[in-house]
Amino acid sequence: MAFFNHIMVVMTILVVILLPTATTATEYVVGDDIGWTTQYDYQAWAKDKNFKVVFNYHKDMHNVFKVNGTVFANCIIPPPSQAYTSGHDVIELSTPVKTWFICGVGVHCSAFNQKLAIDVKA
Ligand SMILES: [Cu+2]
Repeated sequence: MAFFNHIMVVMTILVVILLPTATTATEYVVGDDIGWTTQYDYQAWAKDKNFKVVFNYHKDMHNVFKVNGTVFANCIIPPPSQAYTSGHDVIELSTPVKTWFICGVGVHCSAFNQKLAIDVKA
């Protein structure tokens, strides 16, 4: 019985770890058809792989600013000229870097938590 309890605990932990990863990660096959092997230029392979985030919103109600961590934490609204305002903004993320986004309309960031931090791992 103790054996089965142990299995259940392990399975529960695995589900907790694997589920969020499986549902949120962008998946690339390393080396494409070649796979993971010797005598292959993985730096060249990785160079053109980009992560993108897409912000969909009503452009009369929101906008998007890509900001630094301090601005993110304090919801300081940058100059309007730096805003993404299309309502469908596709923003490329470089790797590895932490990227922060906020909405710059009214108190959406400070009072309503309309902010996003993404940690892009290499
Ligand atoms: Cu907003």
